[in-house]
Amino acid sequence: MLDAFSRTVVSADAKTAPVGGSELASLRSYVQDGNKRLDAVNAITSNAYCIVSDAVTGMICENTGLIQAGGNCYPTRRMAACLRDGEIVLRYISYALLAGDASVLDDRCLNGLKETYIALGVPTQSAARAVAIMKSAATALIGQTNTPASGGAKYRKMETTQGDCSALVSEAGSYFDRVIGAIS
Ligand SMILES: CCC1=C(C)/C(=C/C2=NC(=C\c3[nH]c(/C=C4\NC(=O)[C@H](C)[C@H]4CC)c(C)c3CCC(=O)O)/C(CCC(=O)O)=C2C)NC1=O
Repeated sequence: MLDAFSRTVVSADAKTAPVGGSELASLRSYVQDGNKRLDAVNAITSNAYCIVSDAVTGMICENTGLIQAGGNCYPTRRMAACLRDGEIVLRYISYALLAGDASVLDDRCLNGLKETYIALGVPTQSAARAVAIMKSAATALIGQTNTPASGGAKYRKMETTQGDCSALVSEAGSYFDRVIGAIS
């Protein structure tokens, strides 16, 4: 598993080059924006239950066959496995966001996942849809663009210092896209 720092060292070493210029500039912004990053991780982890259950519910509403006999969220054992998988994926995304590097997500979660899903008959298109809904919710919470209309009774705005979080929103979004890419 790598993070923003170890990634810089590994790639500089591969080129037998010193760490300099643009690498140092990007580490500087990683350090400078450290508190924003921690807030972004908190926006995901402290709303994980809501993000996961809402995404799996949305996926099922769009495809109710999933909870009927023969569907992959039927019976409750499979429904539980599906919710658990959503939670696992979101947890590894939160680790990647904390580290500023996708390797923990790749190595410990996505490696072999598509093959596992195909072997078990888990519909990867539906799984990708659930991840896409998690992306919408998580990025709205990080960027504070969620609205009472989309949040309904569970509407919540994170209490953080106001500032520009667009880089973290797109970085977090890229980890969700990575999951979708890996299972599609
Ligand atoms: C460390 C990382 C890690 C991951 C990622 C992981 C995934 C994972 N998901 C599994 C099953 C499963 N995953 C799902 C998920 C779904 N079904 C649907 O219809 C939806 C599309 C989707 C939820 C969004 C289901 C239903 C099963 C059980 C399938 C079965 O046993 O028939 C299994 C098979 C073993 C088990 O049932 O526990 C693994 C290994 N396990 C891990 O340890």
